[in-house]
Amino acid sequence: MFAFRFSSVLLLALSLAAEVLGSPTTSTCRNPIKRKEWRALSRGEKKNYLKAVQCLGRKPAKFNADIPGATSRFDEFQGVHIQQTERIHFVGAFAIWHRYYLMEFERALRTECGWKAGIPYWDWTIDAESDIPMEEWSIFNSDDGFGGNGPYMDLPANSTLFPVPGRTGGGCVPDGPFTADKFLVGLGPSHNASIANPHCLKRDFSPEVVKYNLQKATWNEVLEQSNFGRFAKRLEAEPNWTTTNIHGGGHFGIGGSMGDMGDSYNSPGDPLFYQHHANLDRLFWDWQKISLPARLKDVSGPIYMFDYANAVGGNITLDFEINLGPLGKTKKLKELMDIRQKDICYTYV
Ligand SMILES: [Cu+2]
Repeated sequence: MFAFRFSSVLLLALSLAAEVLGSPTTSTCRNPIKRKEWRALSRGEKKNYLKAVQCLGRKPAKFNADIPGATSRFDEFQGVHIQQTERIHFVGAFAIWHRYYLMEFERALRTECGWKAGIPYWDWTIDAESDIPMEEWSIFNSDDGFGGNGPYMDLPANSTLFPVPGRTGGGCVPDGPFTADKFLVGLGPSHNASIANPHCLKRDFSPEVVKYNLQKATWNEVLEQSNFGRFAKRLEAEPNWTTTNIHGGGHFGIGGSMGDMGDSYNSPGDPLFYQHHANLDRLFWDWQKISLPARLKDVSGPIYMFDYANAVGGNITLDFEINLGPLGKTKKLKELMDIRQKDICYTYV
């Protein structure tokens, strides 16, 4: 009896001390969802993941009033990204909004389509630094990967599409699990989530863009930024080719000018969007881990797109609110900073 009382008093004292010190122990989750690198999955796991994505592409949309153009649950994610594109890129909240977006996509795969693990991430530095030609990278495998490049197509005359150097494709993905008979991109190229336009997934590889942008040296440069504002800005970089750009490098290296992945509004129409962004979120967490707990509280950067000089408005704070439309409730940024907390609970392995 005495021992019991003594230990409960001790436990109470310890948990009070932990709270005073701001220790995460009381709220840290015990069994985080593991997000593995694509290559670390077995062939069976890879196939199961791809099947889960196809499944989300077949599940009927639930939020027609909010995203009228969406046919499937997969489309709804694309639709929310379209609707919010101008609020979530080249702003302070970019990495945090995309963290939240991936969490909900992962939840949908797990709860609605039987996926058991976390979203696999794709460490493209491994491929970009290898001598293997891009078309042969394992992630684009037709058997247990995301399928490959579209056949080459000239840009249409008077095209206003972003001219991506070294583009080699542009047509429909011809192989793998996301060919038009198995999977359709529901929205785009319009920037209106009310316009349904089921079409084949298109890719337009640029090996040149990938090689230039997705090297470990750039990863390290982003990681070395001294505060969140600098980190966020370097992560997105300017949409031009004067600095290396790991966010844009993945989008334009795969989507080029004519592929879905290269369209800043519609890019989540390519299932590979989520592996690219999981890798960027891993980089965000790596950056946070360099100085925990300080970096769980460090946010800055503009509220408005490209407003790095705050000419239009101010900077974000921890109380700044973001939402996922019908796919997730409004959250303050401070609720999304620590991936170890109970209601987030995933880890990169
Ligand atoms: Cu985005």
